Amino acid sequence: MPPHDIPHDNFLNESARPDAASSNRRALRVGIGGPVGSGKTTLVGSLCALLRDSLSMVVVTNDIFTSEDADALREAAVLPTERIVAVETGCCPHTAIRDDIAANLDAVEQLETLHGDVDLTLVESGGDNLTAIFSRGLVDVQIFVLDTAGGDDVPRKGGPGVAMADLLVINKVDLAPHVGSDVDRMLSDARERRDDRPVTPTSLVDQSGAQPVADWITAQIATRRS
Ligand SMILES: Nc1nc2c(ncn2[C@@H]2O[C@H](COP(=O)(O)OP(=O)(O)OP(=O)(O)O)[C@@H](O)[C@H]2O)c(=O)[nH]1
Ligand SMILES: [Mg+2]
Repeated sequence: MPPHDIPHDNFLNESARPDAASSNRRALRVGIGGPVGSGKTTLVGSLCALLRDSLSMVVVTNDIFTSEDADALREAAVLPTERIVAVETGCCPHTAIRDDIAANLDAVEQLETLHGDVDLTLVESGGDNLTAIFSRGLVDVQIFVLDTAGGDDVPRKGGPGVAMADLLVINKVDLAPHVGSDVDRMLSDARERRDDRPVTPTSLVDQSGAQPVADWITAQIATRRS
């Protein structure tokens, strides 16, 4: 296990926990979920590149048996190594973000305590199915990432991620013509299931493709602070 990764039983001393209630500067905690391969890690990397000069950021990744996503982000040097931590869930991804959040919450709190000035904490879930959603005890807001290559009927199928996530991202729009997916249909099906909650199409071939998501996060932080 790399030196900055956190085993399940490594809990913070209670006295070291930040007193969130006493500070309106607590980091915004953003969960990023969605099916396997939809582009979650790519989105995390792009968000770090776009926001790291204006915000103090840390990242927690979840993989079942490895620290693959954290390793990839460290290798890409999207943030200093010590700001990226992998949680090896050893169980279904949704269990670790919804049912038993202790390992993830521990990782988040350790990072925020260590760096002190954190504005934004990103928590990437392991890839899962349409039922996966984060506990509100772990994150403040959540983003669900679908992609055009997963089939353009997925938004119509709904589920809590599609319907309830604070932001729905429909990624890999650059691939839509090659896989026969209709992006407009995906967007309208998604909007039908989401009332007024936002949906944004992205292509993350280039980091700038994540700008609409970065803008949404910046607005969330501004709203919280005001
Ligand atoms: N063409 C294209 N490829 C993309 C885009 N976004 C991500 N990819 C590629 O899709 C693959 C999967 O991306 P990841 O970011 O690893 O996906 P993930 O959701 O983190 O995957 P898991 O963590 O394994 O569930 C990689 O090869 C990315 O380079 C995109 O917008 N367009
Ligand atoms: Mg990933």
